Amino acid sequence: MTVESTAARKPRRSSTGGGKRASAKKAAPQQSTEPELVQLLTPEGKRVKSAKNAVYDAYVADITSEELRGLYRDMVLTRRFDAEATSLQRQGELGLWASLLGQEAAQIGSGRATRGDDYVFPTYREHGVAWCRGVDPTNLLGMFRGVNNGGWDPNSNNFHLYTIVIGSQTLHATGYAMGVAKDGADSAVIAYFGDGASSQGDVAESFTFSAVYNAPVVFFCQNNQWAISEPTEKQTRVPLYQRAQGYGFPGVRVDGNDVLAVLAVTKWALERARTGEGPALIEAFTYRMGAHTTSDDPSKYRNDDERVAWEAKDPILRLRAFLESEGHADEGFFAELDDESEALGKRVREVVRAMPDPDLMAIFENVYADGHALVDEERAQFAAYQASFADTPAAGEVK
Ligand SMILES: Cc1ncc(C[n+]2csc(CCOP(=O)(O)OP(=O)(O)O)c2C)c(N)n1
Ligand SMILES: [Mg+2]
Repeated sequence: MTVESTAARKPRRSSTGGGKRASAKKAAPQQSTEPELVQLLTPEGKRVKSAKNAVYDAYVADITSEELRGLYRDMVLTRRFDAEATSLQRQGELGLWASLLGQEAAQIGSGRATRGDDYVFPTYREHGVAWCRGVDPTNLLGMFRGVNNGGWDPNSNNFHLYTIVIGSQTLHATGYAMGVAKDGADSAVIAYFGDGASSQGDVAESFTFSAVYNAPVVFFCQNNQWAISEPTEKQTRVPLYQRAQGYGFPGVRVDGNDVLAVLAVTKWALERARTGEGPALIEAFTYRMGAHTTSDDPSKYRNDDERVAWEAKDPILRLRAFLESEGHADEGFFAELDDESEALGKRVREVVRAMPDPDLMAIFENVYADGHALVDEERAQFAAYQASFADTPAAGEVK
């Protein structure tokens, strides 16, 4: 992974664009076309009603004040949890943390669009989706503390374990969705991945397979503009959502900081999948406000102006402005939520600090469903190594 200066973010000529050959601009005219963005709430919190959004608007037309407050609560509590996890890492309680700061609307909008019987395949950053699926947030922290290899039973909430090998979960999701279709079930599958993961062969293969087999899977790409230090310009020459067309299914770019639009577009895509219309790609256009992980320092490769510009599109402030101006929530609601946030932060701190260290032999469990000779051998070797410390007499000590 190279570190890029922001100056390098200007689109460059392609490798075929030198000398007398056509420039990249001529070769890829679609770059100059500003892509459509589905937006139902402006950054100022004003409701957008337009004919071109009508198909998506219908999915949130009947949304109640209570549901709107629920989306706000989800985003606020997820952000609070995330901030607590970042602090815990800084205090040495976690080895690493991948913050979702800025991506709350993309995750809560899509997560709340899923049904209990749908199946979700996340990356390592989907803390908001996990929240919507009912996974206790403290369960997400064990792996980041290094005390377990996952932390929850995927089948309890139809929420797969976090996947670090980027893009690989899109194949798992596609295979799972093909199984759902063979079972004749009417549920759908949703696979999360990032702009960087979109360059992985696994993602291309999952697009091909899902299209050809008409699998009920929604590909949800959070384009947060960065893959560690690599900008999106290094992943694609066309807007990501347009890639779907080449595979034969629809692609939609949605304002990923607009929770209402994300909810609507994801409901639309999941319903298509459930009713046998096959896959769809959603590109949620958003921004990673923080570092890639707590091990990263984005000031080395990106300009602060960019983050400041995205702050004005903050997903939580946008919904709050709407709730207040339309009378969906009063001061009492916001005050109660502040208290609830603080209580969540406190609970997370207490649970993490009390997490017991694991039995060292536990690392050999659950590698294979039915055991494996090589793992058995490694377990025996490790047990012998551990045992070698137990009875070693200290110098001069008589045992
Ligand atoms: C197959 C694979 N290659 C490389 C990595 C190292 N890696 C971890 S995260 C990451 C960038 C992912 O960026 P993106 O898909 O945009 O997701 P984001 O982190 O922005 O949410 C890379 C290259 C990895 N985990 N897996
Ligand atoms: Mg990214």
